[in-house]
Amino acid sequence: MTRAALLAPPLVLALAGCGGNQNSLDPGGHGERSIAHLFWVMLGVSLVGFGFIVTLLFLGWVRRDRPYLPGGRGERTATQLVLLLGVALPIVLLVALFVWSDLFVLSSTAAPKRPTALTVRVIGHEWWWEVRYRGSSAVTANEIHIPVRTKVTAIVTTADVIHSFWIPELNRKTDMIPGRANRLVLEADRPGVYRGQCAEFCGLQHAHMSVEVIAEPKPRFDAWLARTAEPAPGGSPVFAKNCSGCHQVRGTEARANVGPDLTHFASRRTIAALTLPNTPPNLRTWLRDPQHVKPGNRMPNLHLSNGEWRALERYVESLR
Ligand code: HEC
Ligand SMILES: [Cu+2]
Repeated sequence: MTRAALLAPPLVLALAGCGGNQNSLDPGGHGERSIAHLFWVMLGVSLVGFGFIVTLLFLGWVRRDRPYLPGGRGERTATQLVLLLGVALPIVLLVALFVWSDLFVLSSTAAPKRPTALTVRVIGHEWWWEVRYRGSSAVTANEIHIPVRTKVTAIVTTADVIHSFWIPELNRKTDMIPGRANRLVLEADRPGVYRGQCAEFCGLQHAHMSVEVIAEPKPRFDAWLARTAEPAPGGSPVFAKNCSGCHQVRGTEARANVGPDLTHFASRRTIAALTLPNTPPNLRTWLRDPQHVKPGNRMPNLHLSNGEWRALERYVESLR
């Protein structure tokens, strides 16, 4: 463990990723902690093995001028050494690591058998995430709110191609496969924002398919869920004409599911799966030219008039 500790700083830097806090070696919950623990033990054991083999090679080099004695005592010892360290020890070690990772680590990262207090469905789309809560009409996109220190079952699937759901500080990767529902547990020890990323190449904007898990104290989460379940106060004719073919605003005639549900868009933190922070100038940029911000994404440039854009900006910003 001490050698592993020496290696920790450069490794952490190398593995931390480049999209903010996505450090799988800085676990924020039980599942990821057991994965990180397994990683450090595997690294420690392989370092000891590696060090031992390098020492043997070095000794061989030091003694390179000794005459070779076929059939002598040295050869029998060497054979026994190879059988013990090259065959028996690896079998014992690999079986032990297999049992540990398969029986213990996998079960601590899987969704509990019994239903948890909260179940959230996450549906992958090219290139954003749809988020739904069981027993609530709340629908959102690209951010998953959960109560802190609570086991939440996440059921993940996809609306199109294969994606992979990965919140590095909370749990392992889970593939999102057409026609299948995979399950895992989401649990965060501390309130905070845990960034995640699609981990299976899924097309042009795969790199801009990010997601955030926002862990909050239970009362704040409950208030968020109740607010998000509410319909919008009203519709807008410009929106109905130009946007309702793809988006839903609950409580209005816009009911499509090609793009994210916008009922409470203005209270989200980001635009287009964490591509831009959600500010009025960024919203303006996004609406007027989504293909410039995120080339190839499924929202076209609609070429409306200035007056129509201004009406839409005002309307979308009112969707709190
Ligand atoms: C052809 C379908 C389509 C049409 C028409 C369309 N959108 Fe979109 N919209 C999308 C898709 C798909 C996304 C998700 C893009 C991404 O993140 O990859 C999106 C994203 C958005 C977002 C960001 C949502 C978020 O949570 O990140 C806003 C806001 C938005 N659209 C508003 C509008 C408005 C206003 C109109 C009408 C002028 C409109 N859209 C028309 C498909 C469409
Ligand atoms: Cu993806």
